[in-house]
Amino acid sequence: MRSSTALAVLAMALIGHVAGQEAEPVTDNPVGVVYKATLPKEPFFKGAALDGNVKGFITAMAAEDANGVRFKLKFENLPKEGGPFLYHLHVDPAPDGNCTKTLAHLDPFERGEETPCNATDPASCQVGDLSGKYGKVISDPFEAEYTDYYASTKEGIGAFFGNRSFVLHYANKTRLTCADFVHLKDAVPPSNVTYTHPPLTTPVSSKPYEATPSTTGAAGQSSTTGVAELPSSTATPIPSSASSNMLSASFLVAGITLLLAVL
Ligand SMILES: [Cu+2]
Repeated sequence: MRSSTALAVLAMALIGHVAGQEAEPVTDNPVGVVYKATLPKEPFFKGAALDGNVKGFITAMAAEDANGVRFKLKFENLPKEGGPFLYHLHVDPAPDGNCTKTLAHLDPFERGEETPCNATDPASCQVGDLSGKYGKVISDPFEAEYTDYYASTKEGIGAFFGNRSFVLHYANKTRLTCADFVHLKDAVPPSNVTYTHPPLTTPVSSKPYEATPSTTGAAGQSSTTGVAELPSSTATPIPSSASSNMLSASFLVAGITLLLAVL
């Protein structure tokens, strides 16, 4: 009895190995880094009944708590026939626009093509099977936004997609068009969210400024340094009169008290 149970467990383990493991969520994605893949002007599939190409993009940024990646995408000017369309993260980029060169789906857990992708259990799917997990492209225009816990902005792991591509397919899997991800924004260093004390030699403003949350940082501004912008100095020129000095001293005491309270 026991040995048969052990055999059953062993058999299941072997089957599990062959079919690949369930995808593991990534909980330490570098926050603030943004990748974007924008479809080119011409479709890869020459027979596409289209004026130009499908227009669209996928942007991806790690969730604020580093758990998973927030995807936003929009596709429009889709072919009138051949849908619903599928899209996936693929293993390689195709800088020359040849979507065949993107190779297979991003699948670091080796789920394979035969393992069913159960949308209610996204870990059962290939990491790159975004339309399998979150829905096919069924309208024109088509927009979607979701957090995926398995694809990653963390360089060096199998689930990292920042140096890869996505492919948009017809329902019959023909590759219609594809785009490489490019790095738009650097990750926000942790130091950006810690409060930095102003120098004590200048009067301390009555209220400590708050570090700007990384995600609401000035839009369009490069965050390559990642350093929170200090407000322009509130210090007035050092007054020379004794009463003003007294005032400065009291400001200083108040400031130090405040700092101690903050600490
Ligand atoms: Cu694909």
